[in-house]
Amino acid sequence: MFSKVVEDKSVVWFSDVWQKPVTSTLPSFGFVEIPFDFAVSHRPGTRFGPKEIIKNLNECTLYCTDKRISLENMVITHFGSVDVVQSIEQSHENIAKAVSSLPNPYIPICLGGDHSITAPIFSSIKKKHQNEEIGLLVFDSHFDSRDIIPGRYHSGNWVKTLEKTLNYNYFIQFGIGANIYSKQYMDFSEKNGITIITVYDMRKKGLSNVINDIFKQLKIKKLYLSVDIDAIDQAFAPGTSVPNSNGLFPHEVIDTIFEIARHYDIIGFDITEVSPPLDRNNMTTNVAVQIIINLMAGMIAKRNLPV
Ligand SMILES: [Mn+2]
Repeated sequence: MFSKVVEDKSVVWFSDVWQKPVTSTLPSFGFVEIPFDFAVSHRPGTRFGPKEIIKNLNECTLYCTDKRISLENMVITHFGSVDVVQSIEQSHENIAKAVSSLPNPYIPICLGGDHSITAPIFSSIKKKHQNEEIGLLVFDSHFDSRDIIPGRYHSGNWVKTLEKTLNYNYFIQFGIGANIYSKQYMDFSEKNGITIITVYDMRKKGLSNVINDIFKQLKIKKLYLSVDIDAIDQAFAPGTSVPNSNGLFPHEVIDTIFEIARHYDIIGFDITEVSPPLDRNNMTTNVAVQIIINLMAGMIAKRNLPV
């Protein structure tokens, strides 16, 4: 167990409450580590992301100070690490199986890993909600909609692999802005009904208006959330494979996620592309942990639990 900075009986630490017994009434978060980066399109290293995020989370308390919300009324269980093997297809299958094995009422909180993991996670969750419409909100500076070339799988085409699984009308990509695409990618999204919010769009409209637009666009109950940490500016999230020089600010992602989690039933979550070998002073992991804590705070606020 950790030695704590101060002995303070008023605080509860994440490290103290893993594996708290499940009850059906409390929000239950099932953490799954996915140390998979074989599909990375640029620099590897995100296989070390999950452990670093857990380590960092363990140094936080169960109080989201920014939102004045206690996280003590929740269950967090660490389900372990997915068996990653040197085959993208097999690893993806293992990821899907691991996620679908989580018992109810656990909501999968998946720690990546490269962004390709979203496809097997989302597909597996979609199977559990066969006849329901599910939304997908992704924070990413990249479209990830490159054409699929058999035998050349990578983290930049997972959106295309979901063409038959996902209703693109309920798909929003927030934070797009990386300069490694052509107009055809924007056209593909817009013609297929995918909503794109670039960083410039957001700054022009203002964050509150953008959040209200998301509510109007996604008139559904259930939502899956995916965060590629490179949606956030490199000044705050340098530890990632493809850093972004015109990204969202941390609070823009954190506060959106809090509001979204307060509004929708979040049925799954992943955070990807955190790469500790490329990080500085744990800056990127710190942002990832803030995102996770604010997601939990939003989900607790939605259930009107005592805070
Ligand atoms: Mn990306």
